[in-house]
Amino acid sequence: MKRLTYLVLALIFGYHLSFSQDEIKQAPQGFDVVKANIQHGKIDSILYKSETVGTTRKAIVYYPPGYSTSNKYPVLYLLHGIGGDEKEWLRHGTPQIILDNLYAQNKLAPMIVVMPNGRAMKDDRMVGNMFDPEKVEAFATFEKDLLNDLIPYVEKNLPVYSNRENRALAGLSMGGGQSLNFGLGNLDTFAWVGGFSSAPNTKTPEELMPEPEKVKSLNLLWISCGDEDNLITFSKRTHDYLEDHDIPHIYYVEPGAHTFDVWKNDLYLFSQLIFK
Ligand code: FER
Repeated sequence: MKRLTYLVLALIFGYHLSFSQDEIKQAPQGFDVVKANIQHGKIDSILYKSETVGTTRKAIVYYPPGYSTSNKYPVLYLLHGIGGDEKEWLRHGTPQIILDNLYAQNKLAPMIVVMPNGRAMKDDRMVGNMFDPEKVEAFATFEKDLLNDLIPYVEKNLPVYSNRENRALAGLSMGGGQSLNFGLGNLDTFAWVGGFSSAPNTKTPEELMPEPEKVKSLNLLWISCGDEDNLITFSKRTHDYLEDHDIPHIYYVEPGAHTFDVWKNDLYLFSQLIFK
């Protein structure tokens, strides 16, 4: 009898795991290739005054095809990695191509994407040693810049909604750690949170979620990583804690290493799930 119970439990558990993983399909070939004869979004930049850093800071903005200031949009804040800056996603991730193609297939909610510089210090350029403790610390300081400077600027100056349901936060590696740290630490500000291949800056699960039940207020908690990425331990331990506490989330392990192939796929998948 005991054996039968174990078998049934194993089946249910196994099914559950494979179900959440199987539900998600990799981006199809061509998802990141420019297509003619479709509408394209626009890339621009904004400058905002940061009380946190004491400088004027730059962020890149992607406006969706058909963008109009007479509409209002939700906002995805999309964060870069340790060696990047506000242009990293554009340089290596071609989010504008991926998102244009998704819009052409009617697969995305209209949204504005803001790509800030997540290294909140006076000289935020990526020069010298990217692991310099002062630079790494600036990735933590960015929480204040984001909440107190950038988001208020965006909500004052762009045609956007300003409630948690209309704010998403996601990023790759250091930006993934930032997204989990700031997203889970500010559940009243964000309703959609994604960590792609999150780095060692990710807080421990106990620090991230001291009151796990509250995390259920998120509309989406997405955690993904390449199966050949040594940093997967940080995603896995977060996922394990969530599962132990029965907190709904997506844990998606995909083929690949610590590279933009993985993060482009993540953006393709994550962007289709938000603001819906
Ligand atoms: C580390 C290894 C990787 C680390 C950060 C990273 C702060 C970040 C990688 C990335 O953003 O791609 O030990 O410590």
